[in-house]
Amino acid sequence: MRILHTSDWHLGKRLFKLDRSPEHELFLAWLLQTLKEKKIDVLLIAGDIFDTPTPPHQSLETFYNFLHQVSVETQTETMIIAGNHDSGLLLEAPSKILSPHRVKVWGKLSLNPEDHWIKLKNFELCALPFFRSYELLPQGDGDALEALKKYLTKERTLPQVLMLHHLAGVFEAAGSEQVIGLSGVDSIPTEILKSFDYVALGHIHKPQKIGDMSYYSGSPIPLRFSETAKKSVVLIEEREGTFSSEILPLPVFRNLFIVKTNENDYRSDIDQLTKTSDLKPMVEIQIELSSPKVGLIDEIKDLLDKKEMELLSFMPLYQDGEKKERRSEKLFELSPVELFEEFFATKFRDAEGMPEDLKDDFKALLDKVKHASHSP
Ligand SMILES: [Mn+2]
Repeated sequence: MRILHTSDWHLGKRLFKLDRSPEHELFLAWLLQTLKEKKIDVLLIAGDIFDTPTPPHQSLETFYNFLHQVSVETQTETMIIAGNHDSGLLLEAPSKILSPHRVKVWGKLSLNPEDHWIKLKNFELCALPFFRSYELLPQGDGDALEALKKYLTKERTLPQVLMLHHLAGVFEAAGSEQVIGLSGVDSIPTEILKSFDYVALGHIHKPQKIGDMSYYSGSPIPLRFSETAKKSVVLIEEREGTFSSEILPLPVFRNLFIVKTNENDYRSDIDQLTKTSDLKPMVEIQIELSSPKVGLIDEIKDLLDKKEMELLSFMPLYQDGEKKERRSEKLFELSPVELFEEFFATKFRDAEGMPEDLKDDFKALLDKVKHASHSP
């Protein structure tokens, strides 16, 4: 029995002016082919199907055409949970018409944990869409982790697989994820996931293993220039009750190149880029300059054009001000107080750090927000 785990498609996503749908179409063609070739019994899509709660019509069409193709061209059962970018209600709306096509969707957390369990082939799947703490604790208080355990625990008669769109274990973010958390819990401890034979996680865009049999499959395409890690899906094979996993690397559908350069080296740095994708590579140039240079952008566009590439983002870094590494890539790792300090520093460039009383006020405010009751 074989399971394929993917997540974070973000259909409808744009990068600056670039429409990502050609990449998504190529990914879905690859995925359909893989379902056939590898004779996949169950496809798990662990949330963030769409980039926004109100996806463009074209993205909806792409998604439903794909589900239709899987239904008529394979034997695969498709299990889907909503992520924090999705509208759970939008995903669930066509449930009845999807069900004869072997497609099941969990868009919203049900008050009844049993609604999240389904028997498939010879294992049981627990599928939990992205939820907020107040959905887990409808009374408004209590221990979020204890409440979560009620959903995760079921008498074991078959192997058990979990699909979740949340933060779990210790992970490395790609930077394009939105910050989510459980009240009072930054990340679900891997301890409480240990009873599962496989844990299919969504939300983090960089593919990675966070426990023995717990994986973030990652997004199939890089959502930003800074996401340079190779993309993949996870193939899980069950033989006589024993699960094993294998990473299936994805083709690069479109190169996204970052060139960090300066006035002396940009020509040779651009020359070193090598196109490996069918779709036209897109380039971000981060260039250190002593002063603005007339005609530079046009020259860079020409250089890229000769290599069948396109300039999508141009970031001049003037040596006095912005020379240090872009902090935005690290925003995800900063605490709220550090973020506030960062904001203060950009707002008041001449100030010598943030006044202590302002910092104290911010901390007090933060505390208040953190301990506010979660009445919906
Ligand atoms: Mn995502």
